[in-house]
Amino acid sequence: MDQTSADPYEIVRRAGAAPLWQYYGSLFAAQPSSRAVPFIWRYAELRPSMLHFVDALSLEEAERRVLMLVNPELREPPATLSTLYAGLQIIVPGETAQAHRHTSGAFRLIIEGEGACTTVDGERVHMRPGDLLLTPSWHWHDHEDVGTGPMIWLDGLDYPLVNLLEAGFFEVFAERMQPRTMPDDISTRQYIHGQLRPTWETPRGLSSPIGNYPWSETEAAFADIGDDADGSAVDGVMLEYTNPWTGGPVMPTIGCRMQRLPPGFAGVAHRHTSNTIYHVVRGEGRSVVDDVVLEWNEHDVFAVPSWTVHEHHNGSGSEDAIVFSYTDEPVMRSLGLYREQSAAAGR
Ligand code: 1HN
Repeated sequence: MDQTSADPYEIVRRAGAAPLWQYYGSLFAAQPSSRAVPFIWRYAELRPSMLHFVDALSLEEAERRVLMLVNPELREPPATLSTLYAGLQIIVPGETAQAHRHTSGAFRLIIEGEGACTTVDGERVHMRPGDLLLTPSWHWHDHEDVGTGPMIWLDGLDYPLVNLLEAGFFEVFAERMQPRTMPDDISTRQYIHGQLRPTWETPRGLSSPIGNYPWSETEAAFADIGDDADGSAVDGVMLEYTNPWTGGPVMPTIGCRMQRLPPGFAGVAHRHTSNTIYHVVRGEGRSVVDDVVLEWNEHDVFAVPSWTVHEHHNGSGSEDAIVFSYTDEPVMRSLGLYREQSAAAGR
């Protein structure tokens, strides 16, 4: 081919190269702009479908009976935000869900029901509404409902991030259920009195050793604090679930929090380079995310993408709003990429 008459850009392209000067604006934007959009998934709308699939689909067929909460801008592969996933899972009495493990870290925030449990690396952990259960990276886990009614929970995973990093592994256990090798709920009982740490235990991996952070403790913490703390102007009275070995987040990729917005709370707006998914445990209110108003009710889930300006309001003048959230902030902080800005500081 006569190279002298050909388009130099075409020659460069065919050789597998690209001129950087054509890409500065898109590769090095002045500030982040998430592909994901602010969005809300309404529990009242999804719950009937959850119940429908209990009859329509067995757990042998489904492995997990889960409705994924898909961001309109992240449909293929489906994700809730660019680094985080949320889904609603249902299991009914007599059902079991196959044991497996993956390098993605996961947790469950229990929404309703009683009598189900999950076994995580040999420890059976019981579920009650409001409990936070951890399934850290590469831990075997299966589920079982030995109660009298359906159990529904929110699943949170970091698989969008892990897949982006091309570090995803998945394995199915040789049998449907793994053997139980430890006393039930032992990790919760060992670590629940947080100021007293078991001296015979040593850290295993980067995640918290606690299988279940029970709602009874979270509720007691809010009650003990009462109205005697101002909390934060942005987030109200917000508590972070911690890894007892580090005092830091429960998993290296996901931090989990519960916040109480007192009656009439009107939060100050801010933004940060971390993605956050919220789940309304109790109450009603609204969050404004880059001028999108998300009106939320009990058990709704909503997504706040990185660097969007957001503020939270309790819609009730007499009742608390209790809101759970999870975030990739630990990832951003550990990579030196965490930035936060008060909206008052300008856009
Ligand atoms: C998973 O393993 C579970 O174990 C739930 O219950 C949801 C979503 C994506 C990938 C794996 C579970 C999941 C998941």
